[in-house]
Amino acid sequence: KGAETLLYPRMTEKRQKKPLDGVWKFQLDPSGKGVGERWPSQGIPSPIHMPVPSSYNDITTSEAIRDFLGDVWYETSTYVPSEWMTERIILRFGAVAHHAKVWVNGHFVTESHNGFLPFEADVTPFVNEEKMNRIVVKVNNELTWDMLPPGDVIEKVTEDGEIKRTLHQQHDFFNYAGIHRSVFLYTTPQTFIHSLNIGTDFNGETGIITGESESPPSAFVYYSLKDDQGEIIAERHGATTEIQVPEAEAWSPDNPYLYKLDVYLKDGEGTILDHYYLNVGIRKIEVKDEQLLLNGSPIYLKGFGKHEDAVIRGKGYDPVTNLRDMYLMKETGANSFRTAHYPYAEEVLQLADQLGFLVIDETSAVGLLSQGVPATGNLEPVFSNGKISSHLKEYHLDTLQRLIERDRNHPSVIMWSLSNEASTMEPEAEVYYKDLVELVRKLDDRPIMNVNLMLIEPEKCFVSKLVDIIGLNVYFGWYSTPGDLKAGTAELRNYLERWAKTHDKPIVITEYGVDTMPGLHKVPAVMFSEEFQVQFLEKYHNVFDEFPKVVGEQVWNFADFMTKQDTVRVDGNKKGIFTRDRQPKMAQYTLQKRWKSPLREG
Ligand code: GCB
Repeated sequence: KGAETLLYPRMTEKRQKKPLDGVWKFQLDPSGKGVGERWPSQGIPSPIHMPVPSSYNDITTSEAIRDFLGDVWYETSTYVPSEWMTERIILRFGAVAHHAKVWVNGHFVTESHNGFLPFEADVTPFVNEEKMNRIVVKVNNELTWDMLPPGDVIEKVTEDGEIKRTLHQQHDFFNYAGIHRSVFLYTTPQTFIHSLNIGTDFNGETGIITGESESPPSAFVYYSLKDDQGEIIAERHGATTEIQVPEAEAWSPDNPYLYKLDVYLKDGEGTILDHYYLNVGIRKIEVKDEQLLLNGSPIYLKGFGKHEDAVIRGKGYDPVTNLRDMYLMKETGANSFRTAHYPYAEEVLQLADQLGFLVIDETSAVGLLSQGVPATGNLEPVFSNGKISSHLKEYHLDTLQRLIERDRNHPSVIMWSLSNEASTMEPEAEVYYKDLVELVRKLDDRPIMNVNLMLIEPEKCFVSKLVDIIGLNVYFGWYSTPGDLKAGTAELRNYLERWAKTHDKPIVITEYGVDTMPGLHKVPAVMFSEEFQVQFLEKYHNVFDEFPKVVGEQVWNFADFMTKQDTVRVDGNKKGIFTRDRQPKMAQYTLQKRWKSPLREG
């Protein structure tokens, strides 16, 4: 793995960082000629302007760009400060969907095949002092069954003899592509902190922080813990450490108290070589007696399944939308969200730490089944017929490992979600998931969840027994018995009864919701009206309240989001409690009333 680290780039007196976000050059390459024509070293020949970070799909007025499938190219250039020349210079991408190859001054430096996780390259040998440095990125948005999320590119010969390639995807959200997250050039000293693994626990009122740092053996690690006013609480030497904090402030959604941990590397003389820091929230999360416990007390999750999705910028990271989302969630009384259906930008988790949200952190394993959304119909096997290959499993394991290494230091992250709606009724799924679970247990002690499609029968699920907490996506009265909420809630009750009977584990309702056109009013309520969304939620809530094992409810979805064009979607998925431009539908008040009053607490 070389020197790649998953520590988020930070500026300290020993580290510099320069964002490369802004307007880059951009060009489609439908025939894949860029490498042959030496675009990496010569630059891209006929570029247009494209913002970074953003999806490229919705920026221009061109249908060809929106629906493009294949290679596109990005380019930017920058000077590098002279003072940096003695340091390690790293080029880091927060995420590029889905495949990326990167060149610096014509030298190939790295590639990535994971659209939702960061990657970086040590570019020290390739940068020029006193001359502009050209950075060129080739991005490809095709999906295969060797990656996550899986998909197929289907080729058809059209009437005029041309080959038309279309994407067959397993999930409903639009396959946005591009440089989706911030790009940084940053430095570390030659001797540097490679990784940090911070754990927290409580022993009575005493908070316990454990630290593990990976760094060169020649250097000494030194930790300094401060309270939120910057007062030093404890100092420790040694790469592995334990700090006890008497009468510690416990981190929670109501009190997202963050300590600050400075980590230093020193040489034998005590000279500081490197400095990095982290926010630390002391909190304990456990699954016990069929309940989810935060700091020793049962917690009920109230919140949403989300997406990284917004008007015009698609899946591009955007602090404006993100903060708006968090304020809206707080106002609605939410204490949690799930990063459906892929790892979100690290900046989102940093905000969740600061504002106090409990995060179900999900991999990009969405759609490991033969049939896409809507979530009904006959499922053909995928685990048993070889569709899911050993490559895909390797990819899944690698994603999980890197997700955990990236996110384990966030107090907001309370559990790992292995996948969303996989074919877990196939016996072959059991071995596959056993290996995933084993890996997570080796790396981290947070609870593990897997999220089930409503077609999965509790008695016939091969995976739920392996995990700590069961996620259920339920749409009775919508995808089944459409429009009939009486029948729908009866089906829901029956379904939950069966789950409660077969598994002695807590259940989180990870999805429930209905498509709703804002402003459409109907009495009596019908599907797609605002009244129907309100009634659906109220009826579902009454059923949830009958089940002590239900420890959380997360509505699908926080906001309307874009999908591929489809007969069951009107300009996207309209199950949002908020519109795509983040204004409330009527149902927001229903949720606010319920979530802001005491709910199964105490
Ligand atoms: C699901 C999927 C989610 C879809 C949703 C729907 O079960 O997990 O990605 O958007 O249903 O609205 O159909």
